Amino acid sequence: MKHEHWKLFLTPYNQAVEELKVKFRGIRAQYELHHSHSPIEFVTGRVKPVASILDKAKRKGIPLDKIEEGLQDIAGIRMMCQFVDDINVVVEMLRNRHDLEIVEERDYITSKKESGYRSYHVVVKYPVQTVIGEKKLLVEIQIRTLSMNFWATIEHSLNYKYSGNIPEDIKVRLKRAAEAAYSLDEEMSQIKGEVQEAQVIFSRKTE
Ligand code: 0O2
Repeated sequence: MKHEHWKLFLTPYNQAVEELKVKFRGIRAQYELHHSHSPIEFVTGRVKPVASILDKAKRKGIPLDKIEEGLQDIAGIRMMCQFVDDINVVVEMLRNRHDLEIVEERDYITSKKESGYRSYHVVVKYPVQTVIGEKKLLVEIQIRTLSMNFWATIEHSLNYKYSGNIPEDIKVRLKRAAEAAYSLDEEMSQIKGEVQEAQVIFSRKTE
């Protein structure tokens, strides 16, 4: 595919990512207005770079004319939460929305990946209005705590550095770090009430 073709193909994915970022950031803003704890701490989004699309399609044996259905994360949104419980609130919120349709849910929190990776993935179909009509696209939404995100970000960079072959001793350390991140989430959940009260007081003071 030529550069212009990729650009044309990826434009609606960009649109989907931009729209969803606005929508989910808006939810956080509403919670702030109501001085209540937001289950969403921050939202990021990206369209997968062409080189990564090509790599993943090759790795998974998906022909290029089938990537629309075969690659579920060409458009990706990440929602970071303070507490593990917030993840359930966000997932429930997604299930109740009428502007998207859930296709699949993958719970890597109850069953973490071999690497130590934890996150909740929801694959949705999201309609984008294009000049040639409506196009429903797959978007992968990853929901995770700040601590899960910290771990995943570090592990992702190491994977990049070692081209997917992280040395065994570092893998062991990463697994230990994943356990530590898990303990941090557990501890924070236990003092959740205290933390939330402090945050509400703080948000009133800064008005
Ligand atoms: P990027 O750079 O984040 O876009 P597969 O890739 O075959 O494992 P699949 O079928 O695409 O999996 O589904 P999955 O596992 O639900 O989603 C893959 C995405 O989840 C990855 O995208 C990562 O964003 C994240 N992820 C999954 N496993 C790990 C892990 O062990 N470590 C980290 N850091 N992230 C993980 P990409 O395409 O790998 O990359």
